[in-house]
Amino acid sequence: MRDRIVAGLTSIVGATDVLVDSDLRRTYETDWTGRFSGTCTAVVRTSSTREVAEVVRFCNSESVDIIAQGGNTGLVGGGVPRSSSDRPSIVLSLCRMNSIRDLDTAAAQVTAEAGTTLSEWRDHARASGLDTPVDFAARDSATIGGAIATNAGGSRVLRYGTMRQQVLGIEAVLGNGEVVGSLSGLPKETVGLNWPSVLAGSEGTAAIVTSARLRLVPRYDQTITALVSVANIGAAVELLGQLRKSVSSLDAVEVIEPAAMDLVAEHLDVEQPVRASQVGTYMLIDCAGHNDPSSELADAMAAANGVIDAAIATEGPPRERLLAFRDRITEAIATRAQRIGLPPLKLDVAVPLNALGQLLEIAQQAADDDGALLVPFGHLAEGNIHLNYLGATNLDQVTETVLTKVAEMGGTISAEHGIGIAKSRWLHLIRSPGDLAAQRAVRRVLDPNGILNPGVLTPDA
Ligand code: 2HG
Ligand code: ZN
Repeated sequence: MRDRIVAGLTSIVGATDVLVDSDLRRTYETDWTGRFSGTCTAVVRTSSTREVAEVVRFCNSESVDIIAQGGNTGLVGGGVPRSSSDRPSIVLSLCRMNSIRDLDTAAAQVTAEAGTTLSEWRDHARASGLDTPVDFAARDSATIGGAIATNAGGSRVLRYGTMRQQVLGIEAVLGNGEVVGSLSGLPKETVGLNWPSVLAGSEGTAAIVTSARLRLVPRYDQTITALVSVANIGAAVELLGQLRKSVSSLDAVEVIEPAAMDLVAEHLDVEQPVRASQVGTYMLIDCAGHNDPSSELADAMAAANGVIDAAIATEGPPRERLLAFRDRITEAIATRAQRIGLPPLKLDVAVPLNALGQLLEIAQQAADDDGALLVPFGHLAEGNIHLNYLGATNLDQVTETVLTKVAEMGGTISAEHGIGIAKSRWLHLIRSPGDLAAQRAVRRVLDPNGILNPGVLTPDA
């Protein structure tokens, strides 16, 4: 069976792009955090949509599961093989498919293949005086296909929305090998189901995204970043309100809780740039405009209560130094996790802004009960907090406690990382049985034999 699968795949993509050796497969079989891993028959690296379609048709006829993978930066186990699977599976790596074409400045659009990294997308846009609306710390490895599959968000969501809002056209391969979608990118078109909407957030189930027509945004050369300490999370939310009201250049408003600030400062071996006494929390505010945003930012900060201290930088290395306090938290957590010898438990959740304080208290209680260190940070503007637990041992208990409360608060159990296999057991907290049945039915139509990322997203009936 194994030989037959390998021979079939080799006849489609060639021997050098079918990796069967366990040493070569390893980095594709374990996720970035080291929490999720499994074994696959082979890693298959495709270089065109035609090859993807042929691979899918072959796997469909042989009942081989397909785990599509981009940069393998996912955090919920959705992009690596399942250890529990009893069917043969392949990892379909789209990283070879990274060409970018047809940039149209008048339409502010570009077409990128699924394996294009967020950095490549951004560099390409910037070379034409434009910019990309989605950005996050994993930009050098994370790919367009993965970002669409998880409906990734990142820091610019308050200005431009999530990945879903950036996809004007899509090309994807269904579970039977059929190629669907269009890359014309017409902003106005009403001709039935909209594939970008169907597939954004579908996590490699239902179809494999091969290319997308993506929105671009203006490139602003006047930037300002502020790292601000405030008295408590309520003061942070109040300042967010001021910023939204009066700062037209607002790009990102992030939150860094003291435990995250301490960890990243230690990791980077630098002093914290703002006064820390009595600090409740920290905010990272990023503005970008065609005109200098300094005075509108200063006015908004002066109008808010509870601001303790601020460090401000306009561009170059001083600004990079401030941004690093937010960008490098995940890396700081990974380093500490490695030292402890336990992967971090990552709960990406969002709640209404007025529930943030309560969420942090409950999350802290769950950490204390388990003897774990809680490191919270995230995207304040969307009420999206990344609750990272270091040294946690009762993972299910912590997850159950936090996600149940999040659901009771009217929040979501996944804001931007997806459900993967990490959270599918808890999807019922925020989706009704009828809703889940409908989602399963849609999946069955698009992927009749259930070969695309089984076990991910919707739990089995
Ligand atoms: C971020 O906002 C990413 O930096 C990663 O979503 C979050 O490591 C995490 O928990
Ligand atoms: Zn995030």
